[in-house]
Amino acid sequence: MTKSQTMNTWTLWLPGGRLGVMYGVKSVVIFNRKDCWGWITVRQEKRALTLCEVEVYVQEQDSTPEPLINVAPAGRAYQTSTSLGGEASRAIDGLTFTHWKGDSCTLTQPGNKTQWRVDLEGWEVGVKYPVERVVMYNRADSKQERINNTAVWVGDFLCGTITYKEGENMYFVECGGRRGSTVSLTLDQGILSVCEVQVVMKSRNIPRIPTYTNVALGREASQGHNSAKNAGRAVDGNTSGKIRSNSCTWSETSNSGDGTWWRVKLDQGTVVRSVVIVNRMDAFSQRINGVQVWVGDVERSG
Ligand SMILES: [Ca+2]
Repeated sequence: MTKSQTMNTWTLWLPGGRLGVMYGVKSVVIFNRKDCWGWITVRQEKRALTLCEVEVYVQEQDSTPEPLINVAPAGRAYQTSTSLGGEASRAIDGLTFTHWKGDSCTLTQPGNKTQWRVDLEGWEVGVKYPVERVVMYNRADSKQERINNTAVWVGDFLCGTITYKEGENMYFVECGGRRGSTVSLTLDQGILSVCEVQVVMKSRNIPRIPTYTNVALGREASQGHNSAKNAGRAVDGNTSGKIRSNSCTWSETSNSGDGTWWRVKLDQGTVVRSVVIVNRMDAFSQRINGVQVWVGDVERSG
């Protein structure tokens, strides 16, 4: 069991409680100070709180709930923009500090269709996870209301939408075991800032993740209509979606109207399971529309 004490509030987390494990609590016994001049309260905002012991009793069959696991930390996180160093990965760093100075909360710039997303381990090869719920830790120091109307998705399934509640730092959104490779948060308009996102599933349902290799990494790459010769940036191992990372390619506009292309050379006979393209997320994201992906000996000029 873990416990924390903040301003006049004493909280006891039962095993797995932070992942949403529920216990059938039959009774709570509180031993007060015998020299007590304090007050016995679970939550007391204006007076001191002192407790000598708290015992929580459950029936035998309720004491061993099914183990749950948070699979988010093994994934990769993205967001539509970043402000003041609030990188997307902060929401899956395993740290649940809810104050900005803890360097563990994300922050986007204001905008429309703001999104934060985690791609779960193995998503590149189609691994899907049955997600029971998503647990979100909101900021507790400032601007807490920003979380209002945040939608929570597993793939393209909407688990639910957050309604901000004053004083509430944790939000549990049930997904009912819906299977998906990604979990995302979206806001139609505003700033997304969250300190931790936990993707919770039953331990016995953890999918098998096959061994796979990115065979494009560091291989010879080329593209048409390109004066900058930066085709290799798409196979440099850096998955940043920002052009300033110097890790995204671009080509000149085709004046002839016959389109353009990018290509990576693989060993002959390579069996390809899937192709993953990391798009720009800072601007011009719509350029990806209509892109065709080919595997095989498709000849292109240039
Ligand atoms: Ca965090």
